[in-house]
Amino acid sequence: MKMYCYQCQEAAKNVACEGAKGVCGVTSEVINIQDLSVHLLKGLAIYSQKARENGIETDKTTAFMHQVLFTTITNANFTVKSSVEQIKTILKYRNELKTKLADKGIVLENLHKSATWEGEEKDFEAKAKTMVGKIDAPNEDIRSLRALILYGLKGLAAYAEHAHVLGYNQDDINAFTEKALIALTNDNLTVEENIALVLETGKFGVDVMALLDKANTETYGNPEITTVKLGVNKNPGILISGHDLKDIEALLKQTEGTGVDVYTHSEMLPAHYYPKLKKYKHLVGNYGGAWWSQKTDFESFNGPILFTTNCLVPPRKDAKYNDKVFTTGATSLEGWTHIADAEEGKEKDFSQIVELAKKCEAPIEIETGEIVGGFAHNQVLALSDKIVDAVKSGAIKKFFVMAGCDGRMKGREYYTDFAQELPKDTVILTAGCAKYRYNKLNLGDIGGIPRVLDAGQCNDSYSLAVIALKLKEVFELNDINDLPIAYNIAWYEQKAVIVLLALLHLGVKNIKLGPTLPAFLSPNVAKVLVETFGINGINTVKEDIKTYLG
Ligand code: SF4
Ligand code: SF3
Repeated sequence: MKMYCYQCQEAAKNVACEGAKGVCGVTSEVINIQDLSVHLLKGLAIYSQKARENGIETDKTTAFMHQVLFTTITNANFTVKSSVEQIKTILKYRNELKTKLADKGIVLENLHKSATWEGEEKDFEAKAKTMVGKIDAPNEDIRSLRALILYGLKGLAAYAEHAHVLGYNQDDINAFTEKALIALTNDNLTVEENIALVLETGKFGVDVMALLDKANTETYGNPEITTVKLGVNKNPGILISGHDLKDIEALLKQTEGTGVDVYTHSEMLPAHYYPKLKKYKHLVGNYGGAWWSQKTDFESFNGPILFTTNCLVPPRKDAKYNDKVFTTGATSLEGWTHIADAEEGKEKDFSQIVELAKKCEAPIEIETGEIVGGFAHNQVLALSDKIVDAVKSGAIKKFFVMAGCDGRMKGREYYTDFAQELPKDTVILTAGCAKYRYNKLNLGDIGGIPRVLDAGQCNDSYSLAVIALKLKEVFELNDINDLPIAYNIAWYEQKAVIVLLALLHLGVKNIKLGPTLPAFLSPNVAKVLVETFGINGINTVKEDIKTYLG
Protein backbone atom coordinates (compact mmCIF):
# COMPACT_ATOMS: atom_id res chain seq x y z
CA MET A 1 0.00 0.00 0.00
CA LYS A 2 1.43 3.37 -1.04
CA MET A 3 -1.55 5.47 -0.06
CA TYR A 4 -5.06 4.95 1.13
CA CYS A 5 -7.70 7.25 -0.26
CA TYR A 6 -11.42 6.67 -0.59
CA GLN A 7 -12.76 10.17 -0.42
CA CYS A 8 -14.39 10.38 -3.84
CA GLN A 9 -16.80 8.44 -5.99
CA GLU A 10 -13.99 7.14 -8.18
CA ALA A 11 -12.18 5.23 -5.39
CA ALA A 12 -10.65 2.16 -7.07
CA LYS A 13 -13.09 -0.77 -7.19
CA ASN A 14 -15.33 1.36 -4.99
CA VAL A 15 -13.02 0.43 -2.10
CA ALA A 16 -9.97 2.72 -2.12
CA CYS A 17 -7.03 3.91 -4.21
CA GLU A 18 -3.96 2.26 -2.72
CA GLY A 19 -1.22 2.32 -5.36
CA ALA A 20 1.28 4.90 -6.58
CA LYS A 21 -1.46 6.87 -8.32
CA GLY A 22 -5.17 7.37 -7.69
CA VAL A 23 -7.83 6.96 -10.35
CA CYS A 24 -8.01 10.78 -10.46
CA GLY A 25 -4.30 10.88 -11.33
CA VAL A 26 -3.04 12.18 -7.99
CA THR A 27 0.23 10.58 -6.79
CA SER A 28 0.70 8.81 -3.48
CA GLU A 29 3.27 11.46 -2.48
CA VAL A 30 0.64 14.17 -2.82
CA ILE A 31 -2.09 12.21 -1.01
CA ASN A 32 0.28 11.34 1.84
CA ILE A 33 1.53 14.88 2.37
CA GLN A 34 -2.08 16.13 2.21
CA ASP A 35 -2.99 13.53 4.84
CA LEU A 36 -0.15 14.91 6.96
CA SER A 37 -1.45 18.46 6.58
CA VAL A 38 -4.96 17.37 7.63
CA HIS A 39 -3.46 15.45 10.57
CA LEU A 40 -1.52 18.48 11.79
CA LEU A 41 -4.55 20.67 11.26
CA LYS A 42 -6.29 18.73 14.03
CA GLY A 43 -3.47 19.75 16.37
CA LEU A 44 -3.76 23.36 15.24
CA ALA A 45 -7.51 23.17 15.92
CA ILE A 46 -6.81 22.15 19.53
CA TYR A 47 -4.77 25.31 20.03
CA SER A 48 -7.11 27.47 18.04
CA GLN A 49 -10.16 26.37 20.04
CA LYS A 50 -8.40 27.07 23.32
CA ALA A 51 -7.24 30.46 22.02
CA ARG A 52 -10.80 31.33 20.92
CA GLU A 53 -12.12 30.39 24.38
CA ASN A 54 -9.59 32.75 25.89
CA GLY A 55 -10.33 35.75 23.72
CA ILE A 56 -7.32 35.40 21.43
CA GLU A 57 -7.94 36.35 17.78
CA THR A 58 -8.22 33.20 15.65
CA ASP A 59 -9.83 34.42 12.41
CA LYS A 60 -6.56 34.15 10.50
CA THR A 61 -6.06 30.59 11.76
CA THR A 62 -9.52 29.31 10.90
CA ALA A 63 -9.48 30.94 7.46
CA PHE A 64 -6.19 29.16 6.86
CA MET A 65 -7.66 25.86 8.10
CA HIS A 66 -10.38 26.19 5.48
CA GLN A 67 -7.76 26.82 2.79
CA VAL A 68 -5.81 23.72 3.80
CA LEU A 69 -8.89 21.52 3.80
CA PHE A 70 -9.94 22.95 0.44
CA THR A 71 -6.52 22.12 -0.99
CA THR A 72 -7.06 18.44 -0.14
CA ILE A 73 -10.37 18.15 -2.02
CA THR A 74 -10.40 15.75 -4.97
CA ASN A 75 -8.96 17.23 -8.17
CA ALA A 76 -7.89 20.52 -6.60
CA ASN A 77 -4.18 20.28 -5.97
CA PHE A 78 -1.69 17.85 -7.50
CA THR A 79 1.55 19.20 -5.99
CA VAL A 80 3.60 18.28 -2.93
CA LYS A 81 4.89 21.85 -2.77
CA SER A 82 1.56 23.44 -1.79
CA SER A 83 1.16 21.10 1.19
CA VAL A 84 4.77 21.57 2.28
CA GLU A 85 4.20 25.32 2.46
CA GLN A 86 0.91 24.80 4.28
CA ILE A 87 2.49 22.46 6.84
CA LYS A 88 5.17 25.05 7.59
CA THR A 89 2.38 27.58 8.21
CA ILE A 90 0.41 25.14 10.39
CA LEU A 91 3.44 24.65 12.63
CA LYS A 92 4.14 28.39 12.68
CA TYR A 93 0.53 29.26 13.60
CA ARG A 94 0.50 26.55 16.25
CA ASN A 95 3.62 28.03 17.86
CA GLU A 96 2.20 31.53 17.71
CA LEU A 97 -0.97 30.43 19.50
CA LYS A 98 1.07 28.42 22.01
CA THR A 99 3.03 31.56 22.87
CA LYS A 100 -0.08 33.72 23.13
CA LEU A 101 -1.72 31.17 25.42
CA ALA A 102 1.45 30.87 27.51
CA ASP A 103 1.41 34.68 27.90
CA LYS A 104 -1.96 34.21 29.58
CA GLY A 105 -0.56 31.47 31.77
CA ILE A 106 -2.25 28.67 29.81
CA VAL A 107 -0.17 25.62 28.94
CA LEU A 108 -1.83 22.69 27.19
CA GLU A 109 -0.79 19.23 28.32
CA ASN A 110 -1.44 15.57 27.40
CA LEU A 111 -2.21 16.56 23.88
CA HIS A 112 -3.07 14.40 20.87
CA LYS A 113 -0.04 13.57 18.74
CA SER A 114 -1.26 15.89 15.99
CA ALA A 115 -0.63 18.81 18.34
CA THR A 116 2.83 17.80 19.49
CA TRP A 117 4.70 16.69 16.37
CA GLU A 118 7.56 19.04 15.52
CA GLY A 119 9.57 18.92 12.34
CA GLU A 120 11.24 20.89 9.62
CA GLU A 121 10.75 20.75 5.89
CA LYS A 122 13.35 18.00 5.53
CA ASP A 123 11.30 15.78 7.87
CA PHE A 124 7.94 16.18 6.12
CA GLU A 125 8.40 13.51 3.48
CA ALA A 126 9.34 10.78 5.98
CA LYS A 127 6.51 11.79 8.30
CA ALA A 128 4.05 11.82 5.38
CA LYS A 129 4.95 8.19 4.66
CA THR A 130 3.79 7.25 8.13
CA MET A 131 0.34 8.63 7.24
CA VAL A 132 -0.31 5.85 4.71
CA GLY A 133 -3.38 3.87 5.68
CA LYS A 134 -6.97 4.22 6.72
CA ILE A 135 -8.27 7.11 8.81
CA ASP A 136 -7.30 6.54 12.46
CA ALA A 137 -10.24 5.16 14.43
CA PRO A 138 -11.02 2.59 17.14
CA ASN A 139 -13.28 0.60 14.79
CA GLU A 140 -14.74 0.49 11.28
CA ASP A 141 -17.97 2.32 12.14
CA ILE A 142 -16.25 5.22 13.85
CA ARG A 143 -13.82 5.34 10.92
CA SER A 144 -16.71 5.59 8.53
CA LEU A 145 -18.39 8.34 10.57
CA ARG A 146 -15.09 10.20 10.84
CA ALA A 147 -14.78 9.99 7.05
CA LEU A 148 -18.27 11.47 6.65
CA ILE A 149 -17.40 14.29 9.05
CA LEU A 150 -13.98 14.98 7.52
CA TYR A 151 -15.16 14.91 3.91
CA GLY A 152 -18.21 17.01 4.76
CA LEU A 153 -15.86 19.43 6.50
CA LYS A 154 -13.69 19.65 3.38
CA GLY A 155 -16.74 20.67 1.37
CA LEU A 156 -17.76 23.13 4.06
CA ALA A 157 -14.23 24.56 4.03
CA ALA A 158 -14.35 25.15 0.28
CA TYR A 159 -17.54 27.18 0.61
CA ALA A 160 -16.24 29.03 3.68
CA GLU A 161 -13.13 30.01 1.71
CA HIS A 162 -15.22 31.37 -1.19
CA ALA A 163 -17.26 33.45 1.27
CA HIS A 164 -14.07 34.56 3.04
CA VAL A 165 -12.45 35.97 -0.11
CA LEU A 166 -15.55 38.12 -0.53
CA GLY A 167 -15.17 39.37 3.05
CA TYR A 168 -17.82 37.15 4.68
CA ASN A 169 -16.99 35.09 7.76
CA GLN A 170 -19.07 33.57 10.51
CA ASP A 171 -17.69 32.84 13.93
CA ASP A 172 -19.83 29.82 14.73
CA ILE A 173 -18.82 28.16 11.46
CA ASN A 174 -15.17 28.75 12.27
CA ALA A 175 -15.67 27.39 15.79
CA PHE A 176 -17.37 24.32 14.34
CA THR A 177 -14.43 23.63 12.04
CA GLU A 178 -12.19 23.50 15.11
CA LYS A 179 -14.66 21.37 17.04
CA ALA A 180 -15.07 18.84 14.22
CA LEU A 181 -11.33 18.53 13.59
CA ILE A 182 -10.72 17.94 17.28
CA ALA A 183 -13.54 15.37 17.44
CA LEU A 184 -11.67 13.34 14.82
CA THR A 185 -8.97 12.77 17.45
CA ASN A 186 -11.33 11.82 20.26
CA ASP A 187 -11.56 8.05 20.69
CA ASN A 188 -13.98 8.46 23.60
CA LEU A 189 -16.84 9.62 21.40
CA THR A 190 -19.47 6.93 20.92
CA VAL A 191 -21.05 5.95 17.62
CA GLU A 192 -24.16 7.96 18.58
CA GLU A 193 -22.06 11.02 19.38
CA ASN A 194 -20.28 10.70 16.05
CA ILE A 195 -23.63 10.41 14.25
CA ALA A 196 -24.77 13.58 16.03
CA LEU A 197 -21.61 15.26 14.79
CA VAL A 198 -22.31 14.13 11.22
CA LEU A 199 -25.70 15.84 11.45
CA GLU A 200 -24.16 18.92 13.03
CA THR A 201 -21.77 19.04 10.09
CA GLY A 202 -24.88 19.13 7.90
CA LYS A 203 -26.31 21.99 9.96
CA PHE A 204 -23.15 24.00 9.40
CA GLY A 205 -23.28 22.94 5.77
CA VAL A 206 -26.60 24.77 5.47
CA ASP A 207 -25.14 27.74 7.33
CA VAL A 208 -22.03 27.99 5.19
CA MET A 209 -24.02 27.73 1.97
CA ALA A 210 -26.34 30.46 3.27
CA LEU A 211 -23.29 32.58 4.08
CA LEU A 212 -21.83 32.04 0.60
CA ASP A 213 -25.21 32.78 -0.97
CA LYS A 214 -25.27 36.06 0.95
CA ALA A 215 -21.68 36.84 -0.06
CA ASN A 216 -22.34 36.11 -3.74
CA THR A 217 -25.69 37.88 -4.01
CA GLU A 218 -24.69 40.95 -1.98
CA THR A 219 -21.53 41.28 -4.06
CA TYR A 220 -22.81 40.39 -7.52
CA GLY A 221 -26.59 40.75 -7.30
CA ASN A 222 -29.26 38.06 -7.38
CA PRO A 223 -28.92 35.55 -10.24
CA GLU A 224 -31.50 36.18 -12.95
CA ILE A 225 -32.80 34.20 -15.91
CA THR A 226 -30.02 34.32 -18.50
CA THR A 227 -29.43 32.82 -21.91
CA VAL A 228 -25.84 31.65 -22.32
CA LYS A 229 -24.30 31.18 -25.75
CA LEU A 230 -22.50 27.91 -26.52
CA GLY A 231 -20.82 29.00 -29.75
CA VAL A 232 -17.76 31.24 -30.11
CA ASN A 233 -16.79 34.71 -31.31
CA LYS A 234 -13.86 35.67 -33.54
CA ASN A 235 -11.67 37.20 -30.81
CA PRO A 236 -9.06 35.24 -28.86
CA GLY A 237 -10.45 34.02 -25.57
CA ILE A 238 -9.61 32.98 -22.02
CA LEU A 239 -11.44 30.01 -20.55
CA ILE A 240 -12.10 30.16 -16.82
CA SER A 241 -13.16 27.17 -14.73
CA GLY A 242 -13.92 26.43 -11.08
CA HIS A 243 -16.21 28.16 -8.61
CA ASP A 244 -14.46 31.39 -7.57
CA LEU A 245 -16.55 34.41 -8.57
CA LYS A 246 -14.01 36.92 -7.28
CA ASP A 247 -11.45 35.51 -9.67
CA ILE A 248 -13.74 35.79 -12.68
CA GLU A 249 -14.63 39.33 -11.69
CA ALA A 250 -10.93 40.27 -11.59
CA LEU A 251 -10.35 38.54 -14.92
CA LEU A 252 -13.28 40.36 -16.52
CA LYS A 253 -11.99 43.70 -15.28
CA GLN A 254 -8.48 43.00 -16.50
CA THR A 255 -9.61 41.87 -19.97
CA GLU A 256 -12.06 44.71 -20.57
CA GLY A 257 -11.15 46.65 -23.71
CA THR A 258 -8.24 44.34 -24.60
CA GLY A 259 -9.98 42.53 -27.45
CA VAL A 260 -9.88 39.28 -25.46
CA ASP A 261 -13.14 37.48 -24.72
CA VAL A 262 -13.88 35.41 -21.61
CA TYR A 263 -15.64 32.04 -21.70
CA THR A 264 -16.72 29.91 -18.77
CA HIS A 265 -16.10 26.18 -18.39
CA SER A 266 -17.93 23.65 -16.20
CA GLU A 267 -18.79 25.05 -12.74
CA MET A 268 -18.08 28.66 -13.80
CA LEU A 269 -21.15 28.68 -16.07
CA PRO A 270 -23.41 30.24 -13.38
CA ALA A 271 -21.20 33.37 -13.33
CA HIS A 272 -23.29 34.44 -16.36
CA TYR A 273 -26.38 34.67 -14.17
CA TYR A 274 -25.08 37.41 -11.83
CA PRO A 275 -25.96 41.01 -12.86
CA LYS A 276 -22.59 42.44 -11.85
CA LEU A 277 -20.72 39.81 -13.88
CA LYS A 278 -23.01 39.52 -16.89
CA LYS A 279 -22.74 43.27 -17.47
CA TYR A 280 -19.32 42.64 -19.03
CA LYS A 281 -20.01 42.35 -22.75
CA HIS A 282 -16.86 40.31 -23.36
CA LEU A 283 -18.15 37.51 -21.10
CA VAL A 284 -19.41 35.84 -24.22
CA GLY A 285 -20.40 32.26 -23.48
CA ASN A 286 -19.78 28.83 -22.05
CA TYR A 287 -17.34 26.52 -23.80
CA GLY A 288 -17.49 22.73 -23.50
CA GLY A 289 -18.96 20.44 -20.89
CA ALA A 290 -18.35 19.35 -17.32
CA TRP A 291 -14.87 19.18 -15.75
CA TRP A 292 -14.02 15.71 -17.03
CA SER A 293 -14.34 16.78 -20.69
CA GLN A 294 -11.49 19.26 -20.30
CA LYS A 295 -8.92 17.12 -22.10
CA THR A 296 -10.89 17.48 -25.35
CA ASP A 297 -12.43 20.90 -24.71
CA PHE A 298 -9.07 22.52 -23.98
CA GLU A 299 -7.42 21.11 -27.13
CA SER A 300 -9.75 23.13 -29.34
CA PHE A 301 -10.02 26.23 -27.20
CA ASN A 302 -6.68 27.64 -28.40
CA GLY A 303 -6.40 30.29 -25.69
CA PRO A 304 -5.24 30.26 -22.06
CA ILE A 305 -7.22 28.47 -19.37
CA LEU A 306 -7.52 29.56 -15.74
CA PHE A 307 -8.50 27.16 -12.95
CA THR A 308 -9.86 28.87 -9.87
CA THR A 309 -10.86 25.65 -8.04
CA ASN A 310 -11.36 21.95 -8.72
CA CYS A 311 -11.86 19.89 -10.83
CA LEU A 312 -8.46 19.64 -12.59
CA VAL A 313 -7.59 16.64 -14.73
CA PRO A 314 -3.86 15.92 -15.17
CA PRO A 315 -3.18 16.40 -18.90
CA ARG A 316 -1.52 14.07 -21.37
CA LYS A 317 2.18 14.96 -21.73
CA ASP A 318 1.64 16.02 -25.34
CA ALA A 319 -1.51 18.05 -24.68
CA LYS A 320 -1.55 21.11 -26.92
CA TYR A 321 -2.76 23.32 -24.08
CA ASN A 322 -0.10 22.36 -21.51
CA ASP A 323 1.78 25.67 -21.74
CA LYS A 324 -1.41 27.70 -21.53
CA VAL A 325 -2.94 26.56 -18.24
CA PHE A 326 -2.85 28.68 -15.09
CA THR A 327 -4.02 27.77 -11.61
CA THR A 328 -4.81 29.96 -8.63
CA GLY A 329 -6.13 29.65 -5.07
CA ALA A 330 -6.28 26.08 -3.78
CA THR A 331 -5.46 24.56 -7.17
CA SER A 332 -2.05 23.63 -8.52
CA LEU A 333 -0.48 21.12 -10.88
CA GLU A 334 3.20 20.55 -11.66
CA GLY A 335 4.07 22.23 -14.97
CA TRP A 336 1.15 24.68 -14.96
CA THR A 337 1.74 28.28 -13.88
CA HIS A 338 0.30 29.27 -10.50
CA ILE A 339 -1.00 32.81 -9.99
CA ALA A 340 -0.33 33.97 -6.45
CA ASP A 341 -2.92 35.41 -4.09
CA ALA A 342 -3.20 39.18 -4.11
CA GLU A 343 -1.93 41.38 -1.34
CA GLU A 344 -4.58 42.62 1.07
CA GLY A 345 -6.93 45.06 -0.67
CA LYS A 346 -5.50 44.36 -4.14
CA GLU A 347 -6.66 42.27 -7.07
CA LYS A 348 -4.93 39.12 -8.34
CA ASP A 349 -2.70 39.91 -11.29
CA PHE A 350 -3.84 38.00 -14.36
CA SER A 351 -1.87 40.17 -16.82
CA GLN A 352 0.33 37.31 -18.05
CA ILE A 353 -2.80 35.35 -19.00
CA VAL A 354 -4.21 38.34 -20.86
CA GLU A 355 -0.92 38.91 -22.71
CA LEU A 356 -0.76 35.25 -23.71
CA ALA A 357 -4.38 35.31 -24.90
CA LYS A 358 -3.67 38.20 -27.26
CA LYS A 359 -1.22 36.00 -29.15
CA CYS A 360 -3.62 33.05 -29.46
CA GLU A 361 -6.09 32.09 -32.14
CA ALA A 362 -9.81 32.37 -31.42
CA PRO A 363 -11.43 29.20 -30.03
CA ILE A 364 -12.68 26.57 -32.46
CA GLU A 365 -16.44 26.23 -32.28
CA ILE A 366 -17.43 22.83 -30.89
CA GLU A 367 -21.14 23.40 -30.50
CA THR A 368 -23.78 26.02 -31.16
CA GLY A 369 -27.01 27.05 -29.52
CA GLU A 370 -27.66 28.30 -26.04
CA ILE A 371 -28.68 27.25 -22.57
CA VAL A 372 -30.85 29.04 -20.05
CA GLY A 373 -30.11 29.27 -16.34
CA GLY A 374 -30.26 31.59 -13.36
CA PHE A 375 -33.05 29.98 -11.39
CA ALA A 376 -31.66 30.64 -7.93
CA HIS A 377 -34.09 31.25 -5.06
CA ASN A 378 -34.77 34.93 -5.66
CA GLN A 379 -35.65 34.39 -9.31
CA VAL A 380 -37.75 31.30 -8.65
CA LEU A 381 -39.60 32.98 -5.82
CA ALA A 382 -40.39 35.86 -8.19
CA LEU A 383 -42.09 33.25 -10.38
CA SER A 384 -43.66 31.43 -7.44
CA ASP A 385 -47.28 32.36 -8.31
CA LYS A 386 -46.87 30.82 -11.74
CA ILE A 387 -45.18 27.72 -10.31
CA VAL A 388 -47.75 27.25 -7.53
CA ASP A 389 -50.58 27.60 -10.08
CA ALA A 390 -48.92 25.00 -12.30
CA VAL A 391 -48.70 22.60 -9.36
CA LYS A 392 -52.29 23.26 -8.28
CA SER A 393 -53.62 22.79 -11.81
CA GLY A 394 -51.68 19.54 -12.17
CA ALA A 395 -49.54 20.93 -15.04
CA ILE A 396 -46.49 20.19 -12.87
CA LYS A 397 -46.82 16.83 -11.17
CA LYS A 398 -43.44 16.57 -9.52
CA PHE A 399 -40.06 18.28 -9.11
CA PHE A 400 -36.83 16.30 -9.22
CA VAL A 401 -33.81 17.73 -7.46
CA MET A 402 -30.90 16.40 -9.51
CA ALA A 403 -28.10 18.49 -8.01
CA GLY A 404 -24.50 17.47 -7.41
CA CYS A 405 -21.51 16.43 -9.46
CA ASP A 406 -20.81 15.01 -12.86
CA GLY A 407 -18.00 12.56 -13.57
CA ARG A 408 -16.46 10.47 -16.31
CA MET A 409 -17.85 7.13 -15.17
CA LYS A 410 -19.92 5.44 -17.86
CA GLY A 411 -22.73 4.67 -15.39
CA ARG A 412 -23.49 8.40 -15.22
CA GLU A 413 -25.34 8.09 -18.53
CA TYR A 414 -28.11 7.04 -16.16
CA TYR A 415 -28.70 10.75 -15.37
CA THR A 416 -29.12 11.71 -19.04
CA ASP A 417 -31.51 8.81 -19.55
CA PHE A 418 -33.37 9.60 -16.35
CA ALA A 419 -33.87 13.24 -17.41
CA GLN A 420 -35.06 12.14 -20.83
CA GLU A 421 -37.40 9.48 -19.51
CA LEU A 422 -39.11 11.71 -16.96
CA PRO A 423 -42.71 12.48 -17.92
CA LYS A 424 -43.33 15.88 -19.50
CA ASP A 425 -45.22 17.11 -16.44
CA THR A 426 -42.11 17.04 -14.25
CA VAL A 427 -39.45 19.70 -13.66
CA ILE A 428 -35.78 19.16 -12.83
CA LEU A 429 -34.20 21.46 -10.24
CA THR A 430 -30.44 21.37 -10.59
CA ALA A 431 -27.21 22.87 -9.25
CA GLY A 432 -23.58 21.83 -9.60
CA CYS A 433 -21.86 20.26 -12.57
CA ALA A 434 -24.33 17.32 -12.54
CA LYS A 435 -26.43 19.47 -14.88
CA TYR A 436 -24.15 18.79 -17.84
CA ARG A 437 -25.74 15.37 -18.18
CA TYR A 438 -29.01 16.97 -19.38
CA ASN A 439 -28.76 20.77 -19.68
CA LYS A 440 -28.28 20.69 -23.44
CA LEU A 441 -31.19 18.36 -24.14
CA ASN A 442 -34.27 20.03 -25.42
CA LEU A 443 -36.66 19.04 -22.64
CA GLY A 444 -39.14 21.82 -23.34
CA ASP A 445 -41.16 23.84 -20.86
CA ILE A 446 -44.42 23.77 -18.94
CA GLY A 447 -46.42 26.92 -19.65
CA GLY A 448 -43.20 28.90 -20.07
CA ILE A 449 -41.42 27.29 -17.09
CA PRO A 450 -38.36 25.44 -18.47
CA ARG A 451 -38.23 21.77 -17.47
CA VAL A 452 -34.63 22.17 -16.27
CA LEU A 453 -34.18 24.97 -13.76
CA ASP A 454 -30.50 25.58 -13.06
CA ALA A 455 -29.90 27.37 -9.76
CA GLY A 456 -26.12 27.58 -10.20
CA GLN A 457 -23.04 25.94 -8.71
CA CYS A 458 -23.06 23.02 -6.28
CA ASN A 459 -23.23 25.42 -3.30
CA ASP A 460 -26.41 26.84 -4.84
CA SER A 461 -28.11 23.61 -3.80
CA TYR A 462 -28.89 25.94 -0.90
CA SER A 463 -31.19 27.81 -3.30
CA LEU A 464 -33.06 24.59 -3.97
CA ALA A 465 -33.55 24.12 -0.23
CA VAL A 466 -34.85 27.69 0.11
CA ILE A 467 -37.30 27.02 -2.74
CA ALA A 468 -38.45 23.77 -1.11
CA LEU A 469 -38.98 25.48 2.25
CA LYS A 470 -40.96 28.28 0.57
CA LEU A 471 -43.19 25.76 -1.23
CA LYS A 472 -43.74 23.95 2.07
CA GLU A 473 -44.97 27.25 3.53
CA VAL A 474 -47.18 28.07 0.53
CA PHE A 475 -48.79 24.64 0.56
CA GLU A 476 -49.10 24.80 4.37
CA LEU A 477 -47.35 21.49 4.92
CA ASN A 478 -45.70 20.35 8.14
CA ASP A 479 -43.11 18.14 6.58
CA ILE A 480 -40.74 18.98 3.73
CA ASN A 481 -41.15 15.37 2.58
CA ASP A 482 -44.84 15.94 1.83
CA LEU A 483 -43.93 18.22 -1.07
CA PRO A 484 -44.05 16.83 -4.61
CA ILE A 485 -40.23 16.92 -4.70
CA ALA A 486 -37.98 13.89 -5.14
CA TYR A 487 -34.21 13.88 -4.71
CA ASN A 488 -31.88 12.06 -7.09
CA ILE A 489 -28.43 13.38 -6.22
CA ALA A 490 -25.20 12.59 -8.07
CA TRP A 491 -22.01 12.85 -6.10
CA TYR A 492 -18.34 12.83 -6.97
CA GLU A 493 -16.27 14.80 -4.51
CA GLN A 494 -16.49 16.23 -1.01
CA LYS A 495 -18.58 19.30 -1.80
CA ALA A 496 -21.37 16.90 -2.69
CA VAL A 497 -20.85 15.27 0.73
CA ILE A 498 -21.59 18.55 2.51
CA VAL A 499 -24.59 19.14 0.21
CA LEU A 500 -25.91 15.70 1.14
CA LEU A 501 -25.37 16.25 4.88
CA ALA A 502 -27.09 19.65 4.58
CA LEU A 503 -30.14 18.00 3.01
CA LEU A 504 -30.22 15.43 5.82
CA HIS A 505 -30.07 18.22 8.37
CA LEU A 506 -33.07 19.88 6.68
CA GLY A 507 -35.01 16.65 7.19
CA VAL A 508 -35.08 15.52 3.56
CA LYS A 509 -35.74 11.78 3.34
CA ASN A 510 -35.47 9.08 0.66
CA ILE A 511 -32.62 10.67 -1.29
CA LYS A 512 -31.26 8.53 -4.09
CA LEU A 513 -27.47 8.83 -4.17
CA GLY A 514 -25.43 7.67 -7.13
CA PRO A 515 -23.96 6.56 -9.34
CA THR A 516 -22.48 4.43 -6.52
CA LEU A 517 -22.71 4.75 -2.75
CA PRO A 518 -19.57 6.10 -1.03
CA ALA A 519 -16.83 3.54 -0.41
CA PHE A 520 -16.28 5.04 3.03
CA LEU A 521 -19.65 3.90 4.37
CA SER A 522 -19.24 0.86 6.61
CA PRO A 523 -22.13 -1.64 6.42
CA ASN A 524 -23.48 -0.41 9.77
CA VAL A 525 -23.25 3.28 8.88
CA ALA A 526 -24.88 2.57 5.51
CA LYS A 527 -27.66 0.76 7.42
CA VAL A 528 -28.22 3.81 9.66
CA LEU A 529 -28.46 6.06 6.59
CA VAL A 530 -30.94 3.70 4.97
CA GLU A 531 -33.07 3.13 8.06
CA THR A 532 -33.08 6.67 9.44
CA PHE A 533 -33.04 8.73 6.26
CA GLY A 534 -34.14 6.33 3.55
CA ILE A 535 -30.98 7.02 1.53
CA ASN A 536 -30.65 4.52 -1.26
CA GLY A 537 -28.65 3.86 -4.39
CA ILE A 538 -29.88 4.07 -7.95
CA ASN A 539 -31.29 1.16 -9.95
CA THR A 540 -32.33 1.24 -13.58
CA VAL A 541 -33.96 4.39 -14.88
CA LYS A 542 -37.26 2.60 -15.43
CA GLU A 543 -37.35 1.11 -11.94
CA ASP A 544 -36.42 4.41 -10.34
CA ILE A 545 -38.99 6.45 -12.21
CA LYS A 546 -41.57 3.87 -11.26
CA THR A 547 -40.56 4.11 -7.59
CA TYR A 548 -40.81 7.88 -7.69
CA LEU A 549 -44.01 8.18 -9.66
CA GLY A 550 -45.82 4.97 -8.86
FE1 SF4 B 1 -8.81 7.78 -5.58
FE2 SF4 B 1 -10.70 9.66 -5.41
FE3 SF4 B 1 -8.70 9.62 -3.67
FE4 SF4 B 1 -8.27 10.33 -6.25
S1 SF4 B 1 -9.50 11.42 -4.68
S2 SF4 B 1 -6.98 8.98 -5.00
S3 SF4 B 1 -9.69 8.91 -7.27
S4 SF4 B 1 -10.31 8.07 -3.90
FE1 SF3 C 1 -18.24 19.56 -10.06
FE2 SF3 C 1 -15.72 18.97 -9.36
FE3 SF3 C 1 -18.50 18.31 -7.82
FE4 SF3 C 1 -19.14 21.95 -7.80
S1 SF3 C 1 -16.40 20.72 -10.38
S2 SF3 C 1 -19.68 20.06 -8.37
S3 SF3 C 1 -17.34 17.60 -9.43
